[in-house]
Amino acid sequence: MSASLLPSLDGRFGDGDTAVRVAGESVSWAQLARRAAAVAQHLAGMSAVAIRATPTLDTVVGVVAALMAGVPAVPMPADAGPMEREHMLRDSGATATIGDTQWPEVALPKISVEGETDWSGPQPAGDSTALIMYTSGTTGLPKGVVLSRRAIAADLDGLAEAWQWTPDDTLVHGLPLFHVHGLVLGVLGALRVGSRLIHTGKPTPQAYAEADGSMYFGVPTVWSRICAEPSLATSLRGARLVVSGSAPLPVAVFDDMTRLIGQSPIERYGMTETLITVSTRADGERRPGWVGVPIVGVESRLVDETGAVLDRDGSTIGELQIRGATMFDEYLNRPEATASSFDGDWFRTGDAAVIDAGGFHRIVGRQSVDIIKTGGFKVGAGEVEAALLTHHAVSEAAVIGVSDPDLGQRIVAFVVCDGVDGAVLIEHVAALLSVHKRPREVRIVDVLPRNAMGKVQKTLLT
Ligand code: MLC
Ligand code: AMP
Repeated sequence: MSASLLPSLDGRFGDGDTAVRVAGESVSWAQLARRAAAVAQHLAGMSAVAIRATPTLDTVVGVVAALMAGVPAVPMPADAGPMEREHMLRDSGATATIGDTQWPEVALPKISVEGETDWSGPQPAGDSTALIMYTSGTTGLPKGVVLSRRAIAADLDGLAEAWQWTPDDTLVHGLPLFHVHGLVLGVLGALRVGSRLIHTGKPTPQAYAEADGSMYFGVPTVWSRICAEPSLATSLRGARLVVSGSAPLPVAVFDDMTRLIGQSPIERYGMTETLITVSTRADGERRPGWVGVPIVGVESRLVDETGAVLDRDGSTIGELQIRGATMFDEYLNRPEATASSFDGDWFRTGDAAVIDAGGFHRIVGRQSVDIIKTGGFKVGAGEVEAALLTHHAVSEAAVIGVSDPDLGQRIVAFVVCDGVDGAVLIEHVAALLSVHKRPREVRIVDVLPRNAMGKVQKTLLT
């Protein structure tokens, strides 16, 4: 099926006994291909299929089936609440669902993951859509990022080159299967390279310590939790590479990893829209606080507010812009948002960065206070504020990210409300959206600080 995208499933690397293990359930590549084929035969011709992306082998089978059938897969957070899933299902145009979807309001047909066959359809074109992945913006509902097979292939090949990732590797991680990190790198990467994959179900220190892999992926929160248990961290000493991404890795965690695991981590930077574009290399320097150089096929530049290109002197801060083979096609149904996110063929990342004379990148921060990174998840303040405002007792809400030693940032909501407890509002958001989008703290205030235009001044919220 996927001569180009997932060669392990075409038998390129043999049958691969127990090649893929997810939460304790193992299959060979041949079995995975046959299981996916049994699902794919029911998908052919659909406009898109939504997959409730639990950390299970069924999710992997569902995504592979969609790729096999050439149908865009829409991976949805397993715990997405009604507000989030209604939007994703409607916006994506999904005509069926896969997975354990006990979603009362959803009338779409369910495709069950069962059986094995040798079905195969025509090879999908390289520029066809592989995935529609939802990502939060500063305001409004999450946008569907349309990713082609070609962009995914280019990204995985660039990373394989940078990390010397080969069929001799065993990749271990337990990251969610509804984002680029866990799904594109963490599943499709292994299936493209032909390395073994152990998905631990959850990214717990214990599970990582027991897995015996050669490459480990984690977000900074995962790495800091592993380092907090030194006896488990030292179990990773046999690894070839330990890789951190999705959020800034604190220098103290970089140093703890170096000391306990016996090697400095690879840091890599990316976005759902651009995929992973910048990384330190297996054969190169690893510098705490810096994320390395562009992978093959990617270019970067820094610009100021006027669009002028800035020097690469290691200290001048500008907006990081990216172009190249790994780029998404568009935000689904959002032509204005797509157009405004590009300057020509350069994608505006919204991240502030510096680049040194050797081409090394350091991410300094986000340009918008309304984008929060919590535990490696991107959360738009506007989406959480909108969820809070659906509670009848809430009249005003402002959400910010506050620095947090475990999560990087934690979501804090400031609300003007009448007769309701903060804990109730936290549960309210957790029930409407994904659980990770809930505020960790609610501060009830009499008024929100506003400027003369009536806009909330978030920098004054403490
Ligand atoms: C808590 N729980 C609740 C709840 N509060 N359940 C229902 N209602 C509530 N109000 C439950 C949760 O479901 C979960 O259950 C448990 O409590 C713990 O939840 P948590 O406290 O929210 O999780 P936490 O421990 O904080 O998670 C940390 C983490 C997670 C690191 C494991 O943040 C994570 O998986 N991060 C990875 C994010 C990621 O992959 N990002 C990549 C984006 S792509 P249970 O049973 O589930 O434990 C990208 C591009 C790139 O950025 O560069 O990679
Ligand atoms: P997402 O939209 O979930 O893909 O998140 C992308 C954002 O995560 C980027 O715009 C960055 O702000 C952040 N990010 C990803 N990797 C790193 C990293 N290694 N260091 C700092 N920030 C990162």
